Amino acid sequence: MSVLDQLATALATGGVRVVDLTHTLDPDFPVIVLPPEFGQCARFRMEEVSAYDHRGPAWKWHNISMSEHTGTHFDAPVHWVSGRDVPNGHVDEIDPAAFVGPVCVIDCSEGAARDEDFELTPAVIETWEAAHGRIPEGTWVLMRTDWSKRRGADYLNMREDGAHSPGPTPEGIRLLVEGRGIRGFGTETVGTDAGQGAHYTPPYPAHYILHGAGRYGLQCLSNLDQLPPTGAILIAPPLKIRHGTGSPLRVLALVPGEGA
Ligand code: 23J
Ligand code: MN
Repeated sequence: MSVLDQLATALATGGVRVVDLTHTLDPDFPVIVLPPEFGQCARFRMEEVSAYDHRGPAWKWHNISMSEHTGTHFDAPVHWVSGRDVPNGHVDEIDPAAFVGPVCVIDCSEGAARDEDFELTPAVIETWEAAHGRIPEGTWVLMRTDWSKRRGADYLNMREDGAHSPGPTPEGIRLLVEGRGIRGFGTETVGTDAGQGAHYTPPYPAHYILHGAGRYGLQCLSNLDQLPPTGAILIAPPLKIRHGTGSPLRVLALVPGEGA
C-alpha cells in the first residue's frame, strides 16, 4: 500500500485524527492593539448580501472584511522589515510545500499560568529537547501556553504599560531559527512575540528573526493542548493574496489516534 493509501485508511478508521487549531472568525475576537501613533489592525466584519429573500431568492451569502492579521493567521517573511527582500516572501509566492510539515509543541502552560510574561528561553527549549529529542530541521515549533482558553480582556491582557502575554526571548527564537533551522513558530497569543516584546533587542525578536531568515509565523492558535509534543503534521496554507503579508487561515493538525 502506498503511504497515501495508508493515510486514507488511517483517516477512515481513526488511526489518524484531524485537530482544528483555529479560532472562529468573529467580530468580538480581539486583534492586536499597537501604540496609538501606529496604524491599527481591523477586526473581522460580515454583512449579509442576501438570505433567500428579494436580494437573492434561492441563496444566502455574506461580504466579509478584516486585516491580513486578524484571528488565527499566518505571517509571511515580508510582514517584517527584516524580511522585506526575502525571495518569494509574500503569501502568494511561498512554495506550497512549506504549508504542510511536521510540528513540535513546547508546553509552556504551567509557566504561563504562573507568569503572564513567561519567556521561552534557550533553557526551556533545551529542557524540552532532553525529554523529546532535538528539534529537527524544517519543523514548525508551537509554543503552548493555554492562552487560547482566555476570554475577553484577559486575552490581550492590556495594562497601562502595554500588553502582558508570554513569548520567546531573542536568544530563544535565535536558537530555534539559527540553531535548529525551524520552518516557523506559532503561538496561542495575538502575536508570535510576547506582549512586552517591543522592549527586547531587537524589538519584536520573533518577528525580526523569523522573517529576516525567511521563516513563517502563526498566531492566535487554539487547541494546542490536543497535540502530542512530537509526531503530528501541521497543515497551514494561507490565502493566496497577491503581495499579501499574511492571511487568516484554517490550521489543521494530523495526530495519531486510537483507531486501528
Ligand atoms: C504589527 C506590529 C507588531 C506586531 C504585529 C503586527 C503582529 O503581531 C502580527 O499580527 O503580525 S507584534
Ligand atoms: Mn501577524
